[in-house]
Amino acid sequence: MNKNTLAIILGGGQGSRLAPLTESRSKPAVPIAGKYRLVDIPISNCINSDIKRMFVLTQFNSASLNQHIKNTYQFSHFSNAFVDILAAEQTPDNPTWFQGTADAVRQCMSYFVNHNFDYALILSGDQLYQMDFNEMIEAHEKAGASLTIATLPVNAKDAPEFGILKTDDNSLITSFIEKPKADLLPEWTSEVSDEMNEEGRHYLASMGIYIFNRELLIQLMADPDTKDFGKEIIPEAILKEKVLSYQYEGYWTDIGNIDSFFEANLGLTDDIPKFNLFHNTNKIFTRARTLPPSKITDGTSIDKSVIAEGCIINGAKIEHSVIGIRSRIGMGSSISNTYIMGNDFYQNLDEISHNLEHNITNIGIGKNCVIDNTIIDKNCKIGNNVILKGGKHLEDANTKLYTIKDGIIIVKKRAILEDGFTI
Ligand code: ADQ
Ligand code: ADP
Repeated sequence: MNKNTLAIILGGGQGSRLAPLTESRSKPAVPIAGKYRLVDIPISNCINSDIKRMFVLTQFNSASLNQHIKNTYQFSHFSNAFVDILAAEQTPDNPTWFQGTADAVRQCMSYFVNHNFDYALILSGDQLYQMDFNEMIEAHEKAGASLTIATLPVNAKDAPEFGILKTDDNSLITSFIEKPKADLLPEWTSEVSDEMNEEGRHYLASMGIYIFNRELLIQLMADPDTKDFGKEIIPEAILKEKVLSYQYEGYWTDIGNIDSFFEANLGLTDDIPKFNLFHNTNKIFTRARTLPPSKITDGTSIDKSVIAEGCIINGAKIEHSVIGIRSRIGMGSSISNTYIMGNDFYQNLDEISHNLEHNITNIGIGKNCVIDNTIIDKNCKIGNNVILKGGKHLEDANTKLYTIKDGIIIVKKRAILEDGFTI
């Protein structure tokens, strides 16, 4: 095990960009790819890099996050591996929630310094990527840096959403600007590889992945006025310290808003997805649920889709979609460009027939529904003949049952859409 490194996973602020998926759970617990949760990505990257002491910082400690971490990440009693959740605490000294990323780390410093570590690896909880952090640690040690930032070339359209930096010939960072306005960009181009050049990716962006030497982290966290890594800590450190850019060119994407979250999930249905779940060694871990295999009957047609375990699909047509655990989809329904998160439990046969007799909507998707460009959160009850057609023609909206953002319909957790419901 990599005993020198302690991982700190920033589990999310208010999570408003991922609302309504974060209405009843904390951001790290948001389900992705049909069977995982967001927090499984950074945790798996750490485990695969042999970094097995992890803290997850979150604004509120939802039951689903706790259960997931407790039931999933169990290590041997003979190792000192752990995944601990630290939620923002209101105490007499500290009446507020975390004010920003650096503030979140600062408020938890007393827990970190109890551990032996040379390096703190600070990670975002809402990114999709597979990375061997040991290579980054090696580069950090070789350069004798006190802070290393993982960086990635991005194009001019994306650059204003990131911290953008410039380096010298030794990859040491000489200047940094957090989320520059588009008109400032011409001053911020960097030399990049031919491949990146061809893709128009001329700007070096911070991936929000940092390695701090223990002493530097302690020193920088001593100032209670700094709230954010991007806005204050990084620009300040560059002036005083040896800060290395560790350039990465693999697949990496931010999934912090509905649009990018939706795209990343549906991207898993590509012929060769950029994010590879089918890997012998770089596994993405999640809770082992002992679910039955999925049962698919009555002439169902499925194309370009990912189907999780435990589903019962009868005579449906499914295209370019991700279907999560324990999903039930009824006869004649057509699902396209959609992410169905699935269900936390099954209804038994008596309950289902009782509901059918009394016109009560069952869990899952009923018969003859048409669902396109939609995210369906967990445990929803969708009746028969329901039509949900997302698309750019729709205006943003937010009701008790659903939200529309960027043309994507999001049916809220546990929503009941009666027969014939139409958007
Ligand atoms: P952003 O992602 O915009 O930019 P921020 O919103 O601060 O920065 O979030 C960073 C991570 O911390 C996210 O995973 C977020 O969920 C989490 N987080 C935010 N507030 C938190 C809080 N109060 N408590 C716990 N976790 C919190 C940052 C950098 C940029 C860089 C991008 C790369 O500031 O320089 O380019 O990441 O995505
Ligand atoms: P996941 O497969 O997403 O990890 P779990 O199997 O842990 O989900 O179940 C998620 C939650 O659903 C658990 O808290 C469980 O208690 C709850 N649950 C199980 N059965 C039911 C039910 N019939 N009604 C409501 N909640 C249920």
